[in-house]
Amino acid sequence: MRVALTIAGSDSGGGAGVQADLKTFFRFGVYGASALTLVTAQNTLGVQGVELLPAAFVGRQIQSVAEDLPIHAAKTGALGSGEIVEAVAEAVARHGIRPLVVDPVMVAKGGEPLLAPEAVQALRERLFPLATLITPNRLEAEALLGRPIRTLQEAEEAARELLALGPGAVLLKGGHLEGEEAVDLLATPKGVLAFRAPRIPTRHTHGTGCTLSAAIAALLALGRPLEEAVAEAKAYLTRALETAPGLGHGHGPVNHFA
Ligand code: PXL
Repeated sequence: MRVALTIAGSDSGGGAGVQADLKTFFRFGVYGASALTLVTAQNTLGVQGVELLPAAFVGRQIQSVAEDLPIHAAKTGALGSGEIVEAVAEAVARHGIRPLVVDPVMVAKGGEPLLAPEAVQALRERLFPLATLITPNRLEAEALLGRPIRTLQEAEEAARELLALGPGAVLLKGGHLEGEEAVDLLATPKGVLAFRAPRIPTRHTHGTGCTLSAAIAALLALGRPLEEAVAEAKAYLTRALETAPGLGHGHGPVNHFA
């Protein structure tokens, strides 16, 4: 059995974070382990509270998993603070955990912060160089580069610039860009590839980023090449959005069973 590890926050509502990751790993037939970074009190209407775990204890969880289980791939989600970013980078490096997908989560759907602003630099300097793939959305890429991204052309330049920060590849997600299609750009040292999918008109988009990065991590754990993993994960997310169960009174979850 293949094993994937998620290093991320808990969403009590079950649509995002560690809960989305574990459901997605299960969907791909991959055994899921988890190291929690923070815990949210949350539902589809928003985040009512956030508590960070001590950074050393985040590292301790990763160590416990790594000393016992074969980790075939890992992903990171919400990391909360610069200290947690440091602890995660340290543990990932020490235990040689890879491939590693880094989803640079910064805010929850309603805008509540899930990463301290001063932790963005730690993410760039400490974690990105260890990443096989980083998966920023447009807003995260703007925060990482400190400038707006408005057009596909600017997105392509941004993807190349993020690649220069040291990750093996960059998936710049187009869900937040204008246009009828959701165009994701995959930048690797070989060049930039565009992945196009129809934009699904739905308000049930809670946890889409977590679900996509978890699906990519699961497929990498199964040994798929990166480009194939990205294409298959994106097709899964499109189906998961199309068949969202409509749970809750706000931005509901996607269908992780898709
Ligand atoms: O989708 C980003 C995200 C990641 N992790 C946790 C979250 C969210 C969004 O709400 O709650 C714990």
